Order: sequence, then structure tokens, then C-alpha cells
Amino acid sequence: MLRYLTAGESHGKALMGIIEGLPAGVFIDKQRIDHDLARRQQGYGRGGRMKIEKDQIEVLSGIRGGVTTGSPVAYLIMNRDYENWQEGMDPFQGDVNYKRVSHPRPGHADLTGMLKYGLSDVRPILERSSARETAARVAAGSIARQLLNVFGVQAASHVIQIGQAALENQSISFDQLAEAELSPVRCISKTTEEAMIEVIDEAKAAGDSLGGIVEVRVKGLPRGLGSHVQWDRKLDTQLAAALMSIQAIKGVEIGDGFLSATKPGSQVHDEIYYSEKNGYYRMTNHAGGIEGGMSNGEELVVRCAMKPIPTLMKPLNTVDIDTHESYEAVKERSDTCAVPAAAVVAELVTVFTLAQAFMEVFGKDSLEEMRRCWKPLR
Ligand code: EPS
Repeated sequence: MLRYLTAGESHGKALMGIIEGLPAGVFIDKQRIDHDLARRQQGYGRGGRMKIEKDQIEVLSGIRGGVTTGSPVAYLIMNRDYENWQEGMDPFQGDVNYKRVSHPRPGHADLTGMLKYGLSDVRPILERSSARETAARVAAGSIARQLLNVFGVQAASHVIQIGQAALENQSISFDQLAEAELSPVRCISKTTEEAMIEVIDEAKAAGDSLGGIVEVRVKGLPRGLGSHVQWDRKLDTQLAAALMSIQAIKGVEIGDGFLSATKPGSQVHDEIYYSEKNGYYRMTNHAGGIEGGMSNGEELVVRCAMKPIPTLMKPLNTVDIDTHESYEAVKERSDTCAVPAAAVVAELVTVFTLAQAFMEVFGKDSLEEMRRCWKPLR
């Protein structure tokens, strides 16, 4: 079983992860992981913190000479900002009242987390629930990507909407997504990119924040990942759960998703064809690459809706946790919009989930053995 855990606080010493269940013999290029970490840090609308951090992975175990050994891969991503927070975040010497937060933000884990864990300070909750944690998930996905690449699986992501600014033509080929890498909002259309930048500027000027919609595409996925036989083995179950676990994600849609509820079956289902060269194939892909909880060999298309970040420079009303009097929510340094970063996170979270499903069907203890047994369904 391939799995991972993360640990770390936003302003703690480091983020970290442990990945278990990777086969031995996979070449891992550190630069490719650092590249994915850098992709996540980009994006118009981010706040001051991104000028401080320059995320890089430090692998502690499970890789020797650039190759996985089959042992757990443990890694760190240092928080440069820790230097400025050590007084409060040092696990043993830190002042626990340092930057205490008593005005929980609506829309954040702050209030319920504090009550649930019996704390009298919101700080420990916001430190762990912070989307800074996604750096550790991107690293895990980036390592898993290097396994899937061996079998020809490729993933990409882009932003299709920020606030009211949306990409008009959404029939985009996988190869076009490379253009998103050059855009400050990860949008493949220059016109929409300008509109997105404008709405972010407006939100920033108003002390507000913005969400949006991101899309992940995966090509080269073999048929038969996941299974129809049990609810928790369905690939769409696993993807939806993993993607919904990303901070601020409120909706996940596969293929035509909610749109398919508005159309008759004849316009929703993808007719089946066969060619000697390619085996079974489809002319359309409304299903987004999954039928009956299994990958069907078509491109995987997944979209996620991200809510606006809860930290507002023009704060909403809340209640002081000491006096229960009305107050403005805490206003910490924050981003206006992190949708472009969320696209990269969704891409790598998707990749890790697919690698899990891939290992379930094709997994062996070594890559060599996997290659020997590799026989995708046609
Ligand atoms: C975040 C708040 C901001 C973001 C942070 C997520 O951090 P800070 O409170 O230090 O200004 O910059 O995102 C990251 C640090 C990151 O690497 O993505 C939050 O509260 O979720």
C-alpha cells in the first residue's frame, strides 16, 4: 500500500513527510521535486510570505544514489520564516502566548479546532490548518509522479476561473496546458488572464479575497485503476476524498460533473469504438476518464472549486474568545488569492492518488518487477 503522512506547522521549523510503499529502483530527480515546489509558490495574488520562502526538499531516507530503496522516504522542507517565529514556535523554549490569537476567522478551522482540542488560543489550530502544509503534499506527489512517468502517465493543471473571471472556451487539449506554466494566474488565455488579474487587484483593494476553479488533466492513464466492486475502492471516491482534503476546496467534479445532471443521457455518455491499433476508444470524454469507479483509458479530467481565503484585510465579524464580545476577526498577513497555487496542489494530490491506485493494480516491490509484469488492458 502506498501512503503518506505530513507534519509541520506554518511557522514551525519545517514541513515534513513520510511516504511508504514506493517500489525500489525508481530514479528520483531532486530538481524535479524542487521545480514542483517552486511552481506551487508562484501565482499572482499571493502575500508577503512567498517572498520569504524558497521551498526545497531535503530527503532524509529511502533514497540512495538517486534511486528509491523501497524503504520509507522521509523528507523536510524548511520554513525560512521560522527564524522570525522561533520565539513562539520553538517546541520546548517557545513562549506559548506568543502572538496569541483570540478572534477566530469565519470560514477557517480556528473556532471549532480550538474548542475541539480544548485550547484557549487559536494559534495552534491556524498553524497546522494553514495551506503552507500543501508544500509537503506537493513533494509527495512530485515523487510519485516520477514513478508514474515511467509508465507514460503525465499530469498537468490550469486555472479556469477566479472570482467572476472565467475561461470562455474550455475545450482545451492536454498540450495547451503547457501555456499555463507561463501565466501568473496559470491561465492559458491572455484575455482571461488579464481579467483574472483585474479581479484580484479589485479584491485586494477592497480588503477582500477570491476563490476559483482549477482543472487537472492526466493522460496516459491505464484502464482499470480503481474498482466498481466496493465503494471505497472506486477511483472517483479516492480522488474526491483526496482533493476535498486540500485546504479551501469545497467541490470536486469529474468530467462534465454537475453539467451532466442537466443533459439527457444521449449527450452525456461516451460511445464506444474499437480499432486494431488502439483497442477500445471514445470520440468524446464527458465521463472525464472514469466509468463505474474505474479509469477507462481516456484522459482524466478533474475540477476543484476553491473558496476565497478566510483571512480578510477588511475583516468579518467574530467573537472574542475571552469576553464573548463582538470583534473583528484576526487579520494576519495573507494572500488575496491562492487559486493558481491550488491548481498545482490539486495536480500533485491527483498524481499521488493515482499512484496509489496504480500500485494497487500493478504494484510490486521493485520497479524492475513492475516493468516485467506491466501489461495494460486494451
Ligand atoms: C496561509 C497564510 C499565509 C500564506 C500561507 C498560507 O502565510 P503567512 O500567515 O505566513 O503570511 O502565505 O501559505 C504559505 C506559506 C505557502 O507556502 O503556501 C494560511 O493561513 O493558510
